[in-house]
Amino acid sequence: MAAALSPQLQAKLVSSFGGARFLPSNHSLHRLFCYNPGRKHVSMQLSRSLSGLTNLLFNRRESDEIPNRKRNRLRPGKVSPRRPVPKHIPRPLYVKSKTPPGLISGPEVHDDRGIECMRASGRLAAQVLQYAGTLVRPGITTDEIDQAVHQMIIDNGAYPSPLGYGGFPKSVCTSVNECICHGIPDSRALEDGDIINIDVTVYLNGYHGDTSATFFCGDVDDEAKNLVQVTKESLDTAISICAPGVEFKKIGKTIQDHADKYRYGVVQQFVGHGVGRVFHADPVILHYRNNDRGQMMLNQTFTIEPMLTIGSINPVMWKDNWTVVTEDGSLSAQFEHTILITPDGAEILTQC
Ligand SMILES: [Co+2]
Repeated sequence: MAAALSPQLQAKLVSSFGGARFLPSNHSLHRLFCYNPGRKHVSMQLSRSLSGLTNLLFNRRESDEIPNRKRNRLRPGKVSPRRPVPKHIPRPLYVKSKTPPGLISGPEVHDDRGIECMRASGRLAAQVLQYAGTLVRPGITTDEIDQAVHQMIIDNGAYPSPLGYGGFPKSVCTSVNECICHGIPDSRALEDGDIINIDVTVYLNGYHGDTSATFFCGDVDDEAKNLVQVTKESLDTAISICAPGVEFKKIGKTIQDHADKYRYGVVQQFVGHGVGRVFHADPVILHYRNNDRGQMMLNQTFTIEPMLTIGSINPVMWKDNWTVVTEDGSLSAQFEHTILITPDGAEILTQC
């Protein structure tokens, strides 16, 4: 599950593009969670004015883009009542708290026991995601996918991390077609030709494992298939450059270099994050070209979760305060892994 990059922090980060000012050495996640759609336009414009060539490319692509008329825009469906979790399953602290999550939290660096716990939660998240993917077919509702995911997670003694996170009402995020991320499972049935990102996070033995993938529903056209393929490649390539001492900004460069080859956009407002005992911890992982500071540490765990778009990278948030779609209705795809920095590279924890 992606963390939201607030306009305030966005502006701070943008100031680093020109090289004239340094970022605070530890700009933590505490401001990431109050996404304010009313101010996004200003921050995105600021960002664009400072990103030169990228700006030109994005604008040209947007004005040239012909709206896809083969499918209808995504609309909200009905959200079913919250599903119960058995009492014996431990909850993350944020579930009972009335205050929104996203307080200051340092990097997740683990000892041997912590690494084993991260492997276990990562493996379970991957198994649940794989199972959820097998359910994708025309006619199934995203609520039915939520039900299946919820059941499998609690059957394994884990808590579905999104449930109750900042008020999120369901156990998984299902983001269809132009939905960039944080789609709420509802009564909408999947249609032939849809793409759907399913984002699973489990809380097992005190540790979160976070992963997502984009699946094809029925017969998907080549344009969508290519976007999904390139998005997956961008994640795989980014993981391949990770190792102790590597700068985090190399992740953004690697992903954006790959997306640029295909003239796809990289969403900036939602970011990867440290993950472990805390769902969304430091550091912020930017998926676009940036000059952010910080290096990967041995035994550190975090997510990389690029969101690539065919058209606009600008997000619009629905009234539910969660669902984020592209402003022009063009397709968006996402993949996510939780990784562990090892002595000679990175281990993908969310695979089975
Ligand atoms: Co995530």
